[in-house]
Amino acid sequence: MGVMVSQLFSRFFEKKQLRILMVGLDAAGKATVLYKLKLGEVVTTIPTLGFNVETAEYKNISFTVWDVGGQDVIRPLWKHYYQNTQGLIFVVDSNDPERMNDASEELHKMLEEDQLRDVVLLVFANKQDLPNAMSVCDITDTLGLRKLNIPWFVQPACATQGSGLLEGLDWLADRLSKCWLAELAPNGDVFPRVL
Ligand code: G3D
Ligand code: MG
Repeated sequence: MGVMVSQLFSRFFEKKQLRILMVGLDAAGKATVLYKLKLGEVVTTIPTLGFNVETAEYKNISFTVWDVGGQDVIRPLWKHYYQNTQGLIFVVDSNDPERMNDASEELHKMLEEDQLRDVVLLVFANKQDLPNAMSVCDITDTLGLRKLNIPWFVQPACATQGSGLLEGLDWLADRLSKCWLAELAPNGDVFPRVL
């Protein structure tokens, strides 16, 4: 799948370094997503006590992953990873409605960060295979996504089976390419490169 992920992004990011953060509450399925994408070696680092970060690099794409939630003391340390982030993937356990409000709170706190102001947000509504999984619509409401003024999308997924993952990344790649082009041609000029 690593090759496919690379292909998704390579149509416009051949040279550009692309940084994607993937976060969510513990047990949402982030590690499962990361391993399923087969991006190569996953490196786990513990820069400071209690803050466990996983990174995987594939060509010019880097994925950085950590748990959010209930750790206000270490929150300031996350800032280190925000710089140059173009894509934010927020993974939720659809089958855990009790923690969906917590997830929402964490997401919005992160999106208040100045460095994530222009980020493109993909939500993986993970664990859709489980019988009590919340629907995409209910998750959208609970996460309060409609009031955001950044591009966002909720992709139903089952990380253990790998379903929905490439579809979600395809959306992300597409949106990022549009943002990137807009950045290059802010006055609406036609950009000479054909995608
Ligand atoms: P995290 O990295 O966000 O903390 P993990 O989450 O990837 O470690 O996943 C937590 C648990 O959820 C794991 O189970 C994992 O197998 C399971 N999981 C992840 N994605 C799915 C999914 O789509 N469907 C189902 N049914 N389970 C999923 P264990 O038992 O290893 O703790
Ligand atoms: Mg975990």
